[in-house]
Amino acid sequence: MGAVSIIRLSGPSALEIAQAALGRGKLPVPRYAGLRRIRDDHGRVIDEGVILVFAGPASYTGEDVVEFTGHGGIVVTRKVLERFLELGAEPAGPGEFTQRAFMNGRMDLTQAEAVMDLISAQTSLALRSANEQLEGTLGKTCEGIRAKLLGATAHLEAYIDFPEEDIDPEVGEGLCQTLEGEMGKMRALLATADQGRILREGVRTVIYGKPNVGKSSLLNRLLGYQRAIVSSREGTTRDTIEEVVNLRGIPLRLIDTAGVRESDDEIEREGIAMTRGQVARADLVLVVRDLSEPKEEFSMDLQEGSRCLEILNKSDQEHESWRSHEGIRISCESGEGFEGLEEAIAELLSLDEAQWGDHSVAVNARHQSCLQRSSRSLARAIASMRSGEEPEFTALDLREALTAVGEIAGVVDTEEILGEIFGNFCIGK
Ligand SMILES: Nc1nc2c(ncn2[C@@H]2O[C@H](COP(=O)(O)OP(=O)(O)OP(=O)(O)O)[C@@H](O)[C@H]2O)c(=O)[nH]1
Ligand SMILES: [Mg+2]
Repeated sequence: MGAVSIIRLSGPSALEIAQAALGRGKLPVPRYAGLRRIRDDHGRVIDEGVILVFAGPASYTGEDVVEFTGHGGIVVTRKVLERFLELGAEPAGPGEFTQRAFMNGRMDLTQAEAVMDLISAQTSLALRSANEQLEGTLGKTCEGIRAKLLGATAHLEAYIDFPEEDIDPEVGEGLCQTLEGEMGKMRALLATADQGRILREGVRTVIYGKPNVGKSSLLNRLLGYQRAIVSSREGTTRDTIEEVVNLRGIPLRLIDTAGVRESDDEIEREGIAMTRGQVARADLVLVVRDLSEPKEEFSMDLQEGSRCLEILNKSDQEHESWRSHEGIRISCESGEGFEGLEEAIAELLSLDEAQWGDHSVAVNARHQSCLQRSSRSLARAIASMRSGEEPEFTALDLREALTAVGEIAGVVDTEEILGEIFGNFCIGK
């Protein structure tokens, strides 16, 4: 149940179907709201609500679109929907409206993807990045690269058509430099891939440590509510628990884990194995230690390059053996030290809105893979040109580079990737 429900019709028969559902009522003029009744085929009222018409091509999909906003009950909404289906409409697939918008040239593929990013944005930074992409910044950059590569390819192919002429070395060098310039742009985009993944999926942050040190208490504190069970018994947490918090605009995907120790309990051992798996995939590991217990040596083997922060919990009951040990002291009991903890995490990840603001478009995994393929082919093309190989080989590599970069915005044939992209959308978007 909701306050209102919106049912959308798009396509060449949208107006006709909507008109038929109104009976003798008339559809309002495009872009003017009208209060109307939807009727069944005996003329009985199913629902009353607001109808809006958007005449194609000036609509979201580029086709004629009708939106009916009715009462948000389950039965009433289903009845209105059934009425439209009865009159010839077909249920939309996931993301089909946006897919049609793409097909009709209302947006490129990066913009269509940005619609989904916008809906699923969990922080203000993620939202800003999605909006930037929705405006077409990424698509335009990629189109710019493609246009340059296309120019170079045409140039080169002209020589292939006239084999009696050799490429003037000066022209060849000029072409190489152009291509290197475009390569630089692709590298710059590729460098945003980590940022893109973090904005879309969050920083995978694993809370790690021995049993009873306060890992679940830390999760609860950061979330602001009692998500995980906390108890003084060792081995309380067995499954991993995942929740997202917003740290200065960056989503942190916090993962509470089972405390690590030698255990005879089969279920606990399973949990500990899961903990190790989580640590292996982490962007950031928060190692929690217990200040209320005498200090012991503690080491963990971390993947190289993974970020790690030691957190000393239970500062309210600090044992004297810890006195000279420096570190971030917090108390999940009293809430002390959390400012410093946030500060330390932000610093470790260099996560400042200011720092992230400069390059606000960040590529996703699909763009990354296209850019990687394209820049590999481009590197081959440049190398073969420099070594004076037959222009046919260079042209072949350039063609590959062109296709791969064209897939990003969807200007080349992308039939098979469409299903993958729009399959992730919700129905009705
Ligand atoms: N005094 C004090 N006690 C704390 C603090 N944080 C947690 N505790 C207590 O420590 C005990 C263990 O806390 P948990 O959060 O369940 O510890 P855990 O690391 O998740 O333990 P496992 O799930 O068993 O691995 C509980 O009794 C908490 O109330 C703290 O800052 N100060
Ligand atoms: Mg726990």
